[in-house]
Amino acid sequence: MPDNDTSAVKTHYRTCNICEAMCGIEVSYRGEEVIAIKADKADPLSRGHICPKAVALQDYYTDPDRVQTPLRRRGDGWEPVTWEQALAEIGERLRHIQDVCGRQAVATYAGNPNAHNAGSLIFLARLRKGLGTFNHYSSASADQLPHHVAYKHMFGHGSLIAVPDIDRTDYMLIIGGNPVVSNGSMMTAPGIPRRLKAIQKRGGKVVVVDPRRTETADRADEHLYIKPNTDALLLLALNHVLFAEQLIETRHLGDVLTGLDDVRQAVSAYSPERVAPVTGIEAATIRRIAREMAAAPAAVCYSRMGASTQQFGGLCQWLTVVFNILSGNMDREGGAMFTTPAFDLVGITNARGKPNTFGSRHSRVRNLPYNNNEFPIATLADEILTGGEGQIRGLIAIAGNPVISAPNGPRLAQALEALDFMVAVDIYINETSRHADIILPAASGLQVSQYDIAFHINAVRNTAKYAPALFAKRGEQKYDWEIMKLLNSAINDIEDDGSTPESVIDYTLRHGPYAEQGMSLELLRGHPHGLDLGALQPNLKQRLQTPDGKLHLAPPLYLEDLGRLEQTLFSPATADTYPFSLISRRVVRSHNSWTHNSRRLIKGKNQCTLLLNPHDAARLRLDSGQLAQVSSRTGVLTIEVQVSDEMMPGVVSIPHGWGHDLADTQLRVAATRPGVNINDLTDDTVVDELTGNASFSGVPVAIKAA
Ligand SMILES: Nc1nc2c(c(=O)[nH]1)N[C@H]1C(S)=C(S)[C@@H](COP(=O)(O)OP(=O)(O)OC[C@H]3O[C@@H](n4cnc5c(=O)[nH]c(N)nc54)[C@H](O)[C@@H]3O)O[C@H]1N2
Ligand SMILES: Nc1nc2c(c(=O)[nH]1)N[C@H]1C(S)=C(S)[C@@H](COP(=O)(O)OP(=O)(O)OC[C@H]3O[C@@H](n4cnc5c(=O)[nH]c(N)nc54)[C@H](O)[C@@H]3O)O[C@H]1N2
Ligand code: SF4
Ligand SMILES: [Mo]
Repeated sequence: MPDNDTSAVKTHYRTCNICEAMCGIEVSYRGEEVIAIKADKADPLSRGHICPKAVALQDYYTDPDRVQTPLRRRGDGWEPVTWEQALAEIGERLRHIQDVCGRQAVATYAGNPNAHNAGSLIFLARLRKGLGTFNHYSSASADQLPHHVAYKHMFGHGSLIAVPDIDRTDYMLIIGGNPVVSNGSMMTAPGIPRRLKAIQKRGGKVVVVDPRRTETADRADEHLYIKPNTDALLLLALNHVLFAEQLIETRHLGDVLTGLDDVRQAVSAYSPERVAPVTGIEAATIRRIAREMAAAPAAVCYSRMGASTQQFGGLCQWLTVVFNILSGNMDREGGAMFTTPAFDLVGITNARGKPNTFGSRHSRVRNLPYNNNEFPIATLADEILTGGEGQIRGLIAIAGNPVISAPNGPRLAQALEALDFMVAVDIYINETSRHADIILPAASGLQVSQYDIAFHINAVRNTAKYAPALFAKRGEQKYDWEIMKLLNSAINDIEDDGSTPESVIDYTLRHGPYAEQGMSLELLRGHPHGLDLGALQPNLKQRLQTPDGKLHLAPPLYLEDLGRLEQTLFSPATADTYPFSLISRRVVRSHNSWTHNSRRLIKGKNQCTLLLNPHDAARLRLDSGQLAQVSSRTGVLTIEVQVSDEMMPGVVSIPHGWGHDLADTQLRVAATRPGVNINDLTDDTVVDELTGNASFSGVPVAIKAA
């Protein structure tokens, strides 16, 4: 609990909760004032790494634009109301919708910050269950859903995440990820530049496949341009070469592996020569990369956002796992490995013997598959705007900004406006929460206790760390988990059982993999820098959760999806109207859509620019600093051009997460550098049909001078 002695300078240790890197930070503070935020050199995972965003944690704490009381929409403005009034109205309105239209008429959307908040992760599931609706959505389907679907089908659990053992590998093939800027995702490894350099120092090699020569590519030994959306073909060909040249090495997996012949047959049609013209990577290069992967003492293929948020994200993530397995690198030091987290989500949600629930339902309007109790975000607007039985009429949006983050954001904004009732649990009045009838104010960041339930699962080393809240809540703010409980009681009449994040974490730690070593919250409280639990160990055979105890190399749904790939990629539509291909990027001093109200992060030159190859720029008669108009099937926007030979010809890049207009929000700092929303241009009707994941890569666009 925050203490009351306000005169002395004190030090507090915690983990930065902004991105997945889990950097340890040291906060010196006096009373309620932050004096400095620095890297915690004694954190066993981050060992002294932080990025500029950590320092901004203090800005979100003091930000006068933060919501501090429950707010009710009134005409064009907002009026503060008490928690009692807000909860009474929410309970009445949402219960009424459910009484009249059925329980599924109320939906939830959960955004990315929930994954960084233990209380939210624990109590969100209870709220969703209490609502009795199956209509749940989250940012996962604009992100890593294809990973989870692959892991579920191959290993038996969506959270059995195969993590690149970056610190012991000799060869790292990075496809569609830019971890030097993103600080890693589905791979918690703070200090990526140092870790990549270490691979090179021990004689290893880093190869990056990306339509843009990224900050990661700049540090790599080799960079290969690839045409957006074609990575599945590259991965098919890489696996093809392993079979063709008899480079398969799976002996250490023994009889756990099934489906080898099916995969052999599936990839046989994809020779490097056949995929080269579509991917833009030469056949000889593809062969060489496959040989290098197989020959390296330890190697790993890591494919991320760029290879997930595309039309064949499902195939890409499946084929990445296959490539790691066939090249002899699954569950091996320096390859792709599994963590043993102290809070073991896989253990407590034991899937062994249970049927695979992927696709247990399909969405009403577009027939997209259900996974992990969620439908894909790309179809939320359809489910709100399409009448008939099962239509969504009420929404609870928690820590999410889908107007900015979902494909075709403007259509989703239109849908939110059409709802009968919406609640937002947020820290700001922003592009999404402004559509709510009631906004509930959440405490956040330095005000919240911290245990990373999610990201220890993806970490390149087993560690555990807990920090109490540093500062108190402000005004009428409450913790997200408290709000979830209050909603559960107001809407669903579910009484508070007295549990807290701490009680659940402590119980789970005491019953987890380190129980015998005395793991508990108390133990972690005594180790404020975190506890080192050691390097990853081969453990797949113990961790596998498939009903038959096998590792499934060739789940049928992937083999079937190859037909769609054939039809789409080998006979592409002509590109006359929209000749350019749009992709997204991330920038160091921005995290998704919500960090821009910190002046220190948005000052300096414009970060939200259109990257354009010099030849394309010359043809369009555009130069750096000029404005371009970019249009797609769904929308049009105007953006500053930045000419850069980083870009593959014909491909352009816009950062995601921007587009703040003060007329729409109360983000006064962000509105001074608003940027544009790339998702005005992305298409909600184009998804990875296998998983339902949003497709942001390779959006056809036209460009002209504005
Ligand atoms: N075109 C394109 N679109 C993308 C991406 C891309 O690369 N390209 N990336 C996708 C990815 S990977 C993701 S994860 C999604 C993100 O999608 P979202 O999660 O929908 O978007 P965020 O910008 O993370 O919004 C977080 C929201 O939570 C609020 N918030 C912040 N902290 C807290 C807190 O502690 N409590 C509460 N209650 N609220 C809080 C913020 O004010 C903000 O409204 O975007 C996706 N969209
Ligand atoms: N600074 C910063 N860090 C962040 C975030 C942030 O907003 N800002 N967001 C966090 C979140 S929520 C996530 S999920 C992670 C994501 O972390 P990453 O997965 O590393 O995501 P990006 O940095 O967007 O990198 C995706 C890369 O894919 C490339 N790409 C696009 N399309 C294609 C394609 O078709 N094929 C290939 N091969 N490449 C393609 C892009 O050029 C880009 O370099 O980052 C997290 N960290
Ligand atoms: S890399 Fe991520 S976790 Fe580390 S300091 Fe930056 S934002 Fe925080
Ligand atoms: Mo994400």
